[in-house]
Amino acid sequence: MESFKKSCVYQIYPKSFRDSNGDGIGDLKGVLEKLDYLKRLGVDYLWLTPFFLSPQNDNGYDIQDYCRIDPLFGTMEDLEDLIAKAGELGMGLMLDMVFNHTSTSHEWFQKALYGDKKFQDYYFFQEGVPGNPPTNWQSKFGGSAWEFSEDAGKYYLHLFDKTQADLNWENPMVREEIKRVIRFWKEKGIKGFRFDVINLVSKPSAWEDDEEGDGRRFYTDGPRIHEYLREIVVDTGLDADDMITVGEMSSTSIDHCIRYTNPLEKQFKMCFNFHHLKVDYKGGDKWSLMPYDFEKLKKIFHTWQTCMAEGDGWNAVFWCNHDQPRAVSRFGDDGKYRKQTAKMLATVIHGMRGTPYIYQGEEIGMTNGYFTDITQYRDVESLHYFEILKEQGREEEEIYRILRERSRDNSRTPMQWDGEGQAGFTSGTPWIGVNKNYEEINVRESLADPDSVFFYYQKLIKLRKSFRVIREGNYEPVLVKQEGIFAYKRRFQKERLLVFANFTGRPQETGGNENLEDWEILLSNYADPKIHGKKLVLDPFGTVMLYCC
Ligand code: TEU
Ligand code: CA
Repeated sequence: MESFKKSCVYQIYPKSFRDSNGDGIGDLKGVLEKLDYLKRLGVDYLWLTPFFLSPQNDNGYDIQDYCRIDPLFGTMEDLEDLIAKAGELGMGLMLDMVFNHTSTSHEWFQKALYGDKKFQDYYFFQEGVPGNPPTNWQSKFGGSAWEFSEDAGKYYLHLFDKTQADLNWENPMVREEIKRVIRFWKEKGIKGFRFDVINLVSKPSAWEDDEEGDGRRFYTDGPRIHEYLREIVVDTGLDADDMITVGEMSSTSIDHCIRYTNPLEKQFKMCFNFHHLKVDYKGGDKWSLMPYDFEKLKKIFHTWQTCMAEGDGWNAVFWCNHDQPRAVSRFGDDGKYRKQTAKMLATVIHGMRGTPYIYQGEEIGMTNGYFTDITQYRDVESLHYFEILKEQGREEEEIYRILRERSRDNSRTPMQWDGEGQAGFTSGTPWIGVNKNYEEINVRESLADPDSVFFYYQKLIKLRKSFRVIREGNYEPVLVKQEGIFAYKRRFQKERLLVFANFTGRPQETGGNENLEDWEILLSNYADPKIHGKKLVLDPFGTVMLYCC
């Protein structure tokens, strides 16, 4: 069996993880300091978000040089050290490859600006006059996706910030450059790669306005995407068994994700999709609030889990990352039932078919940052939308309410290591504020309590390694009609696994056709799960994982 199926990946946002030299910015040496902690949790891979040379307009997702380390984060030696020490502890490093776009400070773009035709072909430069962009497409961060450059006298395409210019994958030279970067890092001993918004790289052959939307339907899972990905993967040997690859797929479909990950296609080992994280977007708009739609969430998971298994595809399964608010704040209770919620959400994900991802701080139940003033925000997207929502005439109070729930900065506050000043993140002034609750929620506290969220995650990671049904079992939704309850069954040969989760703050009676007294309780977030024959009473945000063979 492929090793990634029994693995668990831990995502590190280096800037906010641990600062080793007191400049307020987390760094590679800081990660090195915490390897024993990560080993103790039991994870197999560490995915580090970009630390390459960058002007940091989008916190490193705007790359100026793919093969150099930004001095903010350390040196090449620090990275080599980290690869070696993590390797000794049995953990592989995964890098974040941002190949949809480069920073406009990248040498290629700079040459393009000053008229070098070869490099203009690396991007999408289009003739035009200011005020009349080639299409009406919108940037994901707000505003037009085209920027007019005075220097070049042309427009260029940017699906994200205007300092992130889209690369032209149609050009074989661009694809060769990308392969060179991958080979460079592979030779350094990197064990895996995450590919940023990779399903957006194949653009249509003609530029046309989108009368129905923001343009995404023209370039999402675009015309040559599968061909491109196979070429990159095969030519750089990323299809090898000991390499882990994950594609970040924006607004994708199940059929495409099956193709991206079915082994016969030789593309990726797994992919991320975000449909389950849009269930609180009113009318599909991230900036319109509504309570999350639990039934929809349930349906999305049930459908994806079932169909991916049928098509022999493989998903990365997760709640949190550096772009999402904290899951305990979003899908449960981050006050009285914070720990129960954290454990319940973890059980749902870690019992699923797929490779589970943990985002730093999730394993101690960290909550949203809940900033109250615009000066506290750092994220380019939040800062843009603060202005955009103001221009739409919304009240400041409402805008703050929206940012408090939706800002990506909610999950970018520093990792909470202990209850001392700046939560043990830095001895200086952190680049972004520490969450006010650090005295109560931190690693030191978690490690001192055998019943903590941390040790619960540790158990879940071990269970995946011990039970084939968790790794390889099929997936069957159960109790689909019961409101507030999420439940599923997994089967592998004679082994069976049942997961029940109560997404509400009140006790719920549940159960199915099985006599649960015959089953072994693998894990629960309450000391005494109440099982009587076929019936099970789940406490508020309660969960139980059962096994039978
Ligand atoms: O994010 C891709 C992406 O489309 C979103 O998750 C995005 O942050 C969200 O839609 C905004 O509402 C990836 C990275 O994870 C993100 O941090 C980068 O900003 C983005 O690509 C551009 O590289
Ligand atoms: Ca530092």
